[in-house]
Amino acid sequence: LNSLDEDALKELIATELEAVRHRSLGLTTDVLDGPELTAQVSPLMSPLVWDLAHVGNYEELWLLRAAAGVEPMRPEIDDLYNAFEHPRSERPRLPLLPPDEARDYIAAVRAKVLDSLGSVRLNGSSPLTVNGFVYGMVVQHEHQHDETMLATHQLRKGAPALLDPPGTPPPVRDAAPADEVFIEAGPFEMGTSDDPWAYDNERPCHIVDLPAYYIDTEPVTNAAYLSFMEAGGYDSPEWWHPKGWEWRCASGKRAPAFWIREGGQWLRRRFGKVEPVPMDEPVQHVCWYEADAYARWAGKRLPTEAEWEKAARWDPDTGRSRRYPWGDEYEEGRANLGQRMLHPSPEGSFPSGASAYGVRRLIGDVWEWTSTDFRGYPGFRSFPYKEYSEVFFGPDYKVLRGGSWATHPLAVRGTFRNWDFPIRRQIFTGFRCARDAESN
Ligand code: AVJ
Ligand code: FE
Repeated sequence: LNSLDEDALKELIATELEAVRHRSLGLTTDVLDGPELTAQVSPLMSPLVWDLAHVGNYEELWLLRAAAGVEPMRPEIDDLYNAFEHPRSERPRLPLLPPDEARDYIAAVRAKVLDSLGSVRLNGSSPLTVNGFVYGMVVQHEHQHDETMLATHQLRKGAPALLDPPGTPPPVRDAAPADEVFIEAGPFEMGTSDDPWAYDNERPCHIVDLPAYYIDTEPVTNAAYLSFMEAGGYDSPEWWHPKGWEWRCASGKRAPAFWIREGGQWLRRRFGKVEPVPMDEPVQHVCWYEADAYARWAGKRLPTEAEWEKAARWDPDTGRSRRYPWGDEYEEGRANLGQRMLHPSPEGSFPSGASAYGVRRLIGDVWEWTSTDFRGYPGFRSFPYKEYSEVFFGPDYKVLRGGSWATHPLAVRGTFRNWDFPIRRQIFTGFRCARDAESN
């Protein structure tokens, strides 16, 4: 992106805006009827029609009003689509734009954005538009909502919507068994100061010095997680964080979300279909407390966020951090991203996505819980607004890394930070384990 000239960057922005909209419509008005778009399937989620109009309203605020100085189109609806005004559980009762109007509104915003793009300067000195930053922010925002909308689809009880996967990559698998690798003590570069579309919470690049540790080469599989269950993991408070045990008792949960016990077998519901749990795929839909309990049972612990990032990005031979585990450029076929497979890949897949240390599937497949609370890096400065990251800093949220099979390649990289409450399970989340080196 740094190296693109103004016209090439504008062309890329127009292409990516178009691509993400295709996905958003493919998750909403193209595949579901009005009542399904306005229904709320869970108090944790917005009605799909809220997400749809919200991405358009966000685009109007940032790309029309802020970047291009265009007059507001529908200022009276701003409040409805401001995520801070109305919690998700209340959104179905708001006077939302009906599906047809929402689709027309976001299309009208988009037409004006493409019109105004010609007169906005992307290689000037405005930090909002330099290298197309605010356009990248809006594209990533819509991709993030597309992943959220897919989680809403997963929670729906009815017939699955047609998801139109763009294609399934060939299943390349490597026979090398899952293991752990040793990461030597020493400093590495965490975060970024020069990635043009990175969020404020990924900045700035800073040096972090870590003691030696071991980290798993693969995410924890369904088979491994089932061993924890069969060993009485859900009935043994000694493995659980005190708040985790409280959650376990209050919720009555005894298996990952969407697992069903039937005829002595574990099945899972995926987009309305029930199928046997695929034992060699990473476990997903577990909360932080379940991941934390599993790790303790296994004699390990969750990695810190810094341990995750060093294993993913640091190249000890060159003494610098990479943008992705495999290098600085995104390459198709090195990770399970982009809602192509519609599920995580089995263990051993994507060996070409390994990091310098030989750690695999850090990017894609499942978001990975880390032990770290979401906070700003040293030197953090909120940009361009506090409500993206800063208002969530503190002990309430845990950091998730690496993206899932449902994450678009533009919305994840080695520095990307996601966060959620430690009880959340509807997101496409699993984990891997680590341990101190001296504990052997
Ligand atoms: C970064 C995924 C936690 O969905 O709450 C969407 C992304 N921010 N709209 C969220 C986001 C504003 C955010 N997460
Ligand atoms: Fe949003």
